[in-house]
Amino acid sequence: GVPIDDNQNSLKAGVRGPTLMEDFIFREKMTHFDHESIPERVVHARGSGAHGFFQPYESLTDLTQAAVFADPSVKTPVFVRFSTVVGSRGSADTVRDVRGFATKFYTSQGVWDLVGNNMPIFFIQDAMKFPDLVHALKPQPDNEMPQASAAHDTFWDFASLTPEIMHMIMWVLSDRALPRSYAMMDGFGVHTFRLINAQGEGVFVKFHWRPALGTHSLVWDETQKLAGKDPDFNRRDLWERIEQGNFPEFEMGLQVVEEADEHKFDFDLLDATKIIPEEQVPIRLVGKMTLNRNVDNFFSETEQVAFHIGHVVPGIDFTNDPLLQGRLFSYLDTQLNRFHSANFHELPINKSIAPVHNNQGGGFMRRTIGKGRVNYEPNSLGDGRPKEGAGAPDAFRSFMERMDGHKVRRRSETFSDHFSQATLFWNSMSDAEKEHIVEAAHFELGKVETKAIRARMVDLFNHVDHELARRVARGIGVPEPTQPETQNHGRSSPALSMERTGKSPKTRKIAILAADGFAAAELTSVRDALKKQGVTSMTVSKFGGMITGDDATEIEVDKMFVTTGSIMFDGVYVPGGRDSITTLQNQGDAIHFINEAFRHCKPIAAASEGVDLLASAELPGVSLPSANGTGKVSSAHGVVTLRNAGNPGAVSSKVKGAIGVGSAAHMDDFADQFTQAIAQHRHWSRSMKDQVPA
Ligand code: HDE
Repeated sequence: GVPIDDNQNSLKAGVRGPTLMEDFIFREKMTHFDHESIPERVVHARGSGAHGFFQPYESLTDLTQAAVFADPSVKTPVFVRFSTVVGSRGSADTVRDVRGFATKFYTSQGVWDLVGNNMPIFFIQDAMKFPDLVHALKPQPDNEMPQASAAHDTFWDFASLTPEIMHMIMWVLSDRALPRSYAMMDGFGVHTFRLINAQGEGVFVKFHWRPALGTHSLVWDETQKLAGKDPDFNRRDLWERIEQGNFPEFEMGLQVVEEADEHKFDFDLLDATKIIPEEQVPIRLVGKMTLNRNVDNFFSETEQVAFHIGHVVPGIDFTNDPLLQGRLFSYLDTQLNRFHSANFHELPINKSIAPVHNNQGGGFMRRTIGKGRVNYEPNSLGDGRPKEGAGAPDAFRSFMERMDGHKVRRRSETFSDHFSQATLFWNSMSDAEKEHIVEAAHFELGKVETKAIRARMVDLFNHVDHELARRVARGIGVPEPTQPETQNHGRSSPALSMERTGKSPKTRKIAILAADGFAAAELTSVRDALKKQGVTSMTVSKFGGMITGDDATEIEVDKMFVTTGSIMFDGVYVPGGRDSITTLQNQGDAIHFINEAFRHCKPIAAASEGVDLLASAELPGVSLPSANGTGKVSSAHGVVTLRNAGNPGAVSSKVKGAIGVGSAAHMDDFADQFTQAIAQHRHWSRSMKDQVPA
């Protein structure tokens, strides 16, 4: 069309006069603006989305009719929305919370929504309790506090009176609730679902997503600081990964249980507070999802995407899990509230790519232009169309499950063990993971003012493990229980520990601390070596602009201390250069950077005079090589040092490793050991880390 002449000034009666009612341009602009929001999601309000595709490794037609699993040459487009649960749309990413992991598959049979979380179980067993759970968890109704946090009396009041919550409490207190990246967390369908093949045979199934980079977390102190320095930490990370071509990848895993084996477990498959331990039913990896495209418009895609657990395709079906059954109602209902229209499925992000045939029409914002006079069934005027499957093998039909029972408002007896798997989880943790759970409980319950609630929680922990209950009690002023409530069964599921996850340096971010006079060769050689391993690095200094190296090389500062912090990196490297190090030694920010990275157990490397900066940081329990030490690499507990790195570019003609003479080989070794330390992610073995004031 044609432009309007002026979009800066409203239409007035004289330049100093009142705005005219006639100004339809102003009114249209303002009206649209006034209506530019829709109700935020009642839970999972804060989310981040991305497009991608799913591809199966092999045909699974023996198990399911779902086309998405039929042909390894077919890529099915997907849209994934990651989210936190409790906080509002504008809340911080790094809060302690479950993360939503919802996937929309645009399959040739229609849309399939797998609406999962990054934890394999849930807080409650029956959907009837969901409004209570969420009311208790969300900010209190009187003062709307606290935002995005479970750490208040109402949540723990509810928890302390709801023993079925204890398994989930263990997961939520664990590091799983603090993901380092959406690309480094698991996903789970949570409920037991059903797969049905073309012969109508069903199996039970649990869905898993496994991140290619392994499952990794932040530490609590870091999450708290990030919430201030970069509340978009996880969202930004996801966005940047995709922009940089580091596409997040997740393998899909299935745990399949034959119909005949439904009752062979010591828990009920229909109970969403239970996992099937991997050691009991191994996970079969069946395909891979790659997220390779950011959204063009956050509102139209990430905000308007509408998931519904009832969006399934032929070959995928439900079970009688009472939580799943309740969700089947809630998701459709909630979308009607968000969109005020039954036509939300016509929005571009929600639309099926497979043709849709039904007799629907009308409603707010109807987009489809229906044709003809027939919108009812049965009909003869429209040749009976749209037609049902009526026995066609590819039609959707529910699994023919035999049902027989009394109409009751009761929980099955098989749902009554609330502690065994909480104990299993505790037993499976490493020492560091256990410590983090205890510290998390101290924070959460420390925020609870009502003493009786703290005491009730200690009692519930005592049903999980006696030692756990005592350690929790000790931190929150509750008398330690003297007797175990139940004997720990001693079983564990090693797969539950994140220590055992895949570890790789790929996509890790390292800060290089430098100022004028930095040892240029030491900086660039390590930076280049890291890059080859898929590690990115950024130069951090007090001021932005250029800094000059010892050989007059100029490099650009990527981040200033004031705009960043060690919390935004996975590790830190300090190259030498006398002037650079003297400057940094006199900057509290630089010392703090090292201290904090050390306390958060991140890898730290220093070359030549860079070691002096570590010395100034007075890291407890770390012995550093002296100034005239040999040019040999030392590496312990993730602190990697090399004195007298020399000029790695010029291989010395003198004896390698001699005092004061570096060599390319040592520099390579240094970069290599640092890369290994980065791949380890965190170095929990720093026993005196808590003495560092950071
Ligand atoms: Fe949800 N959940 N939920 N939930 N859920 C919603 O739907 C609900 C549950 C999950 O990125 C709502 O569109 C009930 C389990 C994710 O848009 C709502 C119950 C799991 C998302 C709703 C549960 C989830 C939601 C709010 C217990 C993991 C975000 C806005 C019976 C398997 C999806 C919306 C997105 C969102 C209801 C329990 C995952 C109100 C009633 C278990 C990832 O419909």
